Amino acid sequence: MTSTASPDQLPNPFAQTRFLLSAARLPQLPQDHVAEAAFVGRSNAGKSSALNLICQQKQLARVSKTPGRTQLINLFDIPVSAAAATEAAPQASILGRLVDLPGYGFAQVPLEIRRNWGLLVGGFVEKRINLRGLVVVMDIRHPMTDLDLQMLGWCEARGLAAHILLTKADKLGHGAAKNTLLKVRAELREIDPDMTVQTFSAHAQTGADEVRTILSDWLRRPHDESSVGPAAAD
Ligand SMILES: Nc1nc2c(ncn2[C@@H]2O[C@H](COP(=O)(O)OP(=O)(O)O)[C@@H](O)[C@H]2O)c(=O)[nH]1
Ligand SMILES: [Mg+2]
Repeated sequence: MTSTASPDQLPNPFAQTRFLLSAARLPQLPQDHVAEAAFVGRSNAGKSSALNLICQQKQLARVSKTPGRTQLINLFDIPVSAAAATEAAPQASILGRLVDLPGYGFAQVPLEIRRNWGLLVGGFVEKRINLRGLVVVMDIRHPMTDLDLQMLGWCEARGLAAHILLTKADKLGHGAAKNTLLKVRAELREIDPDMTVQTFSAHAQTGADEVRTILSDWLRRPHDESSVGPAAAD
């Protein structure tokens, strides 16, 4: 490890985040107006580890060394802290939700499962009215795969905010990590100049404050019905 950055230290609004439910199909999702921020990425990219560090909980999302085949959308509620409740929405007990979408990118997965993944994740990203932004998690050593680009394309088509986490930054030297960051940032500018990117390491515990700030900002955004569905594609 060559990074000299110290672990993040701001107060964490996500520390009380708790599991709500798992959905295998879109109709099983709650029909309400709670703002959601979703995480997606290639299996093994470090999505569960990122969620756990962001929420400062060891086991909120399970971390595994073997790719799972269960395709579930996992939802987590973020309770409003006593301080935040008076400020923003005193009547609300939930600040928002974090959503863990099933991972992608394993060639040996049967076609049927890949098709189901497309319906589930594609349907969620394209149509979920609660959704305010998508965090696309990428291993810093293998960024911007075809499916990553497809994710960003879905966001762009809907006018949805997207933020990229380049995870496992501890696996690269500082200079190499910075080069990848700049390269991905330049590629993003071609897709949508509002999209953002950062480096992150669950192992070194760096980058969590930066993504927490983005998530907090998204979850405070009002819901915009006009941005949902194919009619809003341009
Ligand atoms: N070196 C390093 N390994 C990581 C990091 N984040 C996750 N991993 C490892 O990568 C593997 C997959 O992580 P996981 O969070 O389960 O990925 P997911 O499949 O995207 O949810 C596990 O062995 C983790 O320990 C990181 O920041 N640095
Ligand atoms: Mg995982």
